This record gives sequence, C-alpha cells and structure tokens, in this order.
Amino acid sequence: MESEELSVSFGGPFTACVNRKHNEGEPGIPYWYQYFYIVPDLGMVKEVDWRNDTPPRNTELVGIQDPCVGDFDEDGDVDGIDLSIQAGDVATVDLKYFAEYFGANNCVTMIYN
Ligand SMILES: [Ca+2]
Repeated sequence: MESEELSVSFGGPFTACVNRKHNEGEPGIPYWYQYFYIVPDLGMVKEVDWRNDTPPRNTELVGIQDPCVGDFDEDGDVDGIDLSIQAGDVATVDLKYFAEYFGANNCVTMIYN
C-alpha cells in the first residue's frame, strides 16, 4: 500500500496510507474511483470519490474529539460492523491499531466536511 504526505482541514501534514478502490464493473481497466487516506493511529483523514461527481467529491477530516482507530461507521464504537469494513478492504487501518481499539464503545465521532 502506498503512502502519501498530505494536510487536511483538521491539520497535518500526515503520512497517510492510500487505499484505492477499483471499479470492478470494468474488468481489465485500471480505473480507481475512490481513494481513502488512512493515517495510522488516527483513521481516515480524506476520501476522494469520482463515482458520481466530476470534479470528484472531496471529504476531509475537519475535527475530532476522542479518536478510536477503526470506528469506520462513526457510531462511537469499534465492533463487528467495523470489523466487516476492515475485512472488506474498503477502509482499513493497521491491524495492530484496529485490535487495540476493538471492543471500545466510548469513541467520539470524527467530523468531516
Ligand atoms: Ca463503529
């Protein structure tokens, strides 16, 4: 997985892992339509989505109160739903960080623009 240095509204610069989602509807065509920028020990700081918008929709982290790594659905816990997202390779973090927070239920929502 490649990494990239970036800053978002929340802060930075961060060294983020870039997780690209491939358009499986076009086999053989190297078309990536979503980029997730994941910062270890923090979570997703940016998403770029070309699926329905030109120019792409940019979502950036603008605030955070008490982060739990791996709370992908932003409902304040790291549970089985988050595990399924992690396992589905849609938005992932390093497993050692995910495991550290798995079971936490006192996370605070990450705030995006
Ligand atoms: Ca969750």
